[in-house]
Amino acid sequence: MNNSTILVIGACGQIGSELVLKLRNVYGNNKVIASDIKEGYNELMQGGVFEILDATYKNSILNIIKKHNVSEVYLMAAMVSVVAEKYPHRAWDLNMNSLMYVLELAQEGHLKKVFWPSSIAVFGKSTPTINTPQVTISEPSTVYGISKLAGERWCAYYKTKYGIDVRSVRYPGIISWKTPPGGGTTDYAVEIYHKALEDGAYDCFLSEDTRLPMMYMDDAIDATINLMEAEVPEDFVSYNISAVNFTPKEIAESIKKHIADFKITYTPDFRQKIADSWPQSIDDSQAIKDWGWKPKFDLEKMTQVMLQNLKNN
Ligand code: AKB
Repeated sequence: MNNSTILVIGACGQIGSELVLKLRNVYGNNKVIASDIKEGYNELMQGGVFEILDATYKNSILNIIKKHNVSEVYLMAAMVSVVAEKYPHRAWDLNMNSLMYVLELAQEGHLKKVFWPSSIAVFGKSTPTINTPQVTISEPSTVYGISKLAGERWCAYYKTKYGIDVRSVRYPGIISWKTPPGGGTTDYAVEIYHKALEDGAYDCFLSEDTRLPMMYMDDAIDATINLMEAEVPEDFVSYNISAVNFTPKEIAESIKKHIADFKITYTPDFRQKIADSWPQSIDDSQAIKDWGWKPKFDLEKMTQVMLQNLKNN
């Protein structure tokens, strides 16, 4: 059982907000400090301590670590693919500086363990797109992907040179009914469920046959916590994880099983180019071997849970 006090940085984001709730559920409300640059929704604010934190200031992170006796950090603050293309320097600043500060704080002895999310965006056009291996060519073309690849290398550097316990997974597109995504290329796979219920129709910004790796939020959260709990070998910082992969046409077909007259149209925009540079499917055999990774949600189960919950809420 984990007795550390945990700090989640970027607690109001898509993954951060659900991660905080699950961590509080597992380790206790008083063991998990949520933080973000601005306040989040009620459940997050009322369930335990919340701190305003700008992760681009090292001293601000340190003050909160000291104030709450924190020994573990989940650094979820980041600008993802589409929004990072709009603000390249700000994205680089946030994505890299926050990581460097947390790694330095670990090296200075303030932290025992760090989780830092990477992404399938580390891969690029020259990467094998089907069953993308754990170790392969990685030439990302987006600001976000470049920052994630650089971040992976920094994590590996701190791990090898200073023995820092830093762990990471390469998230695919994450799908949830509770929290909206924050400006990514895979966001269509959340929007489509909302639009299916609201309008019975969706105009997709990717072409009908664009296949991308995706994952239901519960699986992503389980992967994160299970990896942090596991005994893992030294060799890897960022693990490939995989759950489902589908095209816009296939997700539309699965929605039609519940909403027969649902209509999808396709108007690919600049995001198509980003999607075309990413893998279609991921080889996660290393994560399966090293820490027993296993997803629970396939496309049909995810569609059922998404539509049901969006309808009820
Ligand atoms: C994005 O679309 O930018 C993210 C990601 C794949 O990391 N969801």
